Amino acid sequence: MTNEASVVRAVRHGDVQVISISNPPVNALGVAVRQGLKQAIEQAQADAGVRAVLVVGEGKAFIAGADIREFGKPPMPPSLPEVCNQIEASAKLVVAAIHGPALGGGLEVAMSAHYRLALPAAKLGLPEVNLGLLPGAGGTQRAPRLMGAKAAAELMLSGKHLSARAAQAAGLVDRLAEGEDPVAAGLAYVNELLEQGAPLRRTRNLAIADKAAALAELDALQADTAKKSRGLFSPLKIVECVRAAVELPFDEGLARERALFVECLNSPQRAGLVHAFFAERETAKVPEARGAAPRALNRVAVIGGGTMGAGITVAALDAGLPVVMIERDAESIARGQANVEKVYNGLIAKGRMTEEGKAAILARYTPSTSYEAIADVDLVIEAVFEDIEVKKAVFQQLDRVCKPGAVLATNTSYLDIDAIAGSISRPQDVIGLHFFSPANIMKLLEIVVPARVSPDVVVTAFELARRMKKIPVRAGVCDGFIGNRILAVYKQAADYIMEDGASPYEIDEAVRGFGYPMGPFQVTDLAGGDIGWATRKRRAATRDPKARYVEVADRICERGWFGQKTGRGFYLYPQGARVGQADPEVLAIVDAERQKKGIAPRKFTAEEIMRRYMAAMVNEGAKVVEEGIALRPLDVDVTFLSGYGFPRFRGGPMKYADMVGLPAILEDIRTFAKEDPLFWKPAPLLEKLVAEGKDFASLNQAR
Ligand code: T1G
Repeated sequence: MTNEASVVRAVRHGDVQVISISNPPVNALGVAVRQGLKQAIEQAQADAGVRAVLVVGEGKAFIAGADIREFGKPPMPPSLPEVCNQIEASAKLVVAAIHGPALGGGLEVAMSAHYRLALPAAKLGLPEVNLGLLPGAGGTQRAPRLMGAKAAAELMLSGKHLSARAAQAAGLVDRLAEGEDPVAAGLAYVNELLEQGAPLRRTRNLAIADKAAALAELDALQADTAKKSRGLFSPLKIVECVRAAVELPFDEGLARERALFVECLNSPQRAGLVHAFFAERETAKVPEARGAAPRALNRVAVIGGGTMGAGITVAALDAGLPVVMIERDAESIARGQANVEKVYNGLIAKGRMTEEGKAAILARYTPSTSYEAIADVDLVIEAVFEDIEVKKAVFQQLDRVCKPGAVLATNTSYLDIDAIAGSISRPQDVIGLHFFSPANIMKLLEIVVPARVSPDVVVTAFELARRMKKIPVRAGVCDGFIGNRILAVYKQAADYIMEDGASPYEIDEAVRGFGYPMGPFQVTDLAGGDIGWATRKRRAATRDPKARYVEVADRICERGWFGQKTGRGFYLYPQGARVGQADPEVLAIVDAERQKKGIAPRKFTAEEIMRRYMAAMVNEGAKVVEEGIALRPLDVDVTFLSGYGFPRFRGGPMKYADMVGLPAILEDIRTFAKEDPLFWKPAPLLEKLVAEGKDFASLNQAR
């Protein structure tokens, strides 16, 4: 436990007391920091030699906010609102000098100061909404008084970080300064204010102009938020708090904020979102990182210029890397180059890039049809046709041409990476990098670790993910790795529910009601039903003949109804509509398949649909953890949060299961097993955890 003396230091510079927070890594406002701040402010009041106080952060951040790890634990005094009120009430001038992130509670501390200075690298924001919360230390009352009600509400609802200049324009910052030293810049500003006899400008006393207009804007914002926040709890509470800032005296508004903050703190959405925040930062902590450093990563190559190859090329270019793209002939490489340029032309069309910006990026792009062009690259990503022989042929070329130590990665989404590695002379350099389409947009990157790979190759893959701003998850080798393997199972559960009585449209509606943007049949139509069809045909030879198999999707694909790209799939897309319509012919196919099997359809409620859907997902997730395909349950959570549209406020399938209770999940599986003991076979790990009274979280400590 850190003590307040070590995390908050007070040093006199002339008649200015500099209070600096030193609580690595981001100066979170844990209890020791709050205690230290309180004491330092009190001491400054009592010290006749002190005329003013300057608050700064040490390290890279000003203050990144409340200590998120404290949520859900018993509150420890002093509370952050108390500390902020104390700063604001100071009888001596208080200035905050911001040189890095001032987020959430960090910005609340700064807003309770009398003046604020920002250096170029400052970032100011109130992103509590991303954690299912709202600014709970006066931010919803002070920000409107500094920047206006609507702008303040929008800042809180978006969770955006403002640059120093944007923050000044918004009214959050009074003075910009150059450099990186908040003490020097802050002291100069404090002394200037003292010389001017600047008043103690307490934010609580600032008026909100034109309350009627502000309330009208908030009405509109509330209606818009109700539509957009899709079941989220805290956004509407934020609007309510800002309304209180307009309508109520400060202290009453503060009380309202506190009450609504506690409601958010106690909501399951906060638990899910906080879990997601930390889980995404845990996935990079893998065993291989303990003893290995990344290899050089200065030049990369991508083999293949199709959708995936071009997307991966753009991801690498956007990460600042020089990229050589290899295709088999002039026509193919021209197509590959066009695929890359299309992405940047799209950004230019949207006004998000200039021609010069595109040219600067493409200066690092080298198209080629000769493998000799990649002799000196540090890492190669193969993204050619999903056929093991085609991939082995590419790896033969890589083995022949690439320098010793080059990392050789395959983007395969299901082929056996151990087999690919074993086909060349350097299996220790081979790894799987499973990108998700579009590869330059989707955050998830499954880093698939074959049996013989060197640890430093794994660490290099995680370094590449960091450079690309991807969310990496370590996966073991199996068919579908983590995501697609589990997807195949809960998709099967959805097919069973459909054949047993629910329509695909009812199932999609239930899944959307759970918080997904789309249901599984909509996703199939979007991705293209022919992809799943090819997978089913590939697996047909090895499929367990005793396993229940639903043929509805095959009937649909046999008609060439592959989804949006063919104008119909499970849904109809008249005139290329983006939103599909129910198709009576699909319902007729479903009925015909039921009759073939003598199934009398029964009704399913949305709740029943989701209990089966989630039980299947969680059960397979438990098997994936048990087999070591995923290191921990949190790796399964992050896979589904960042690659499969799982609703973030639920924290991921395994977090969701913990919140429902594993006994209830197991009970469901055992009930469903009476209908189909083969499909609904409880994962031994799930049975073990329930028997021991534990949850998945107990397995999340890094292995
Ligand atoms: N509390 C505890 N730990 C935190 C933290 C926080 N607020 N922010 C970051 N960390 C840890 C993080 O888990 C990681 O740990 C390390 O710091 C580096 O983080 C009352 C209630 C500041 C932009 O939401 O956005 O204030 O993995 O990898 O990429 O109104 O961290 O090293 O062990 O993200 O340089 C509001 C959250 C809180 C900001 C830096 N504040 N943090 O990004 O590093 S709620 C936030 C960030 C609140 C009040 C309310 C980012 C960052 P480890 P990192 P980064």
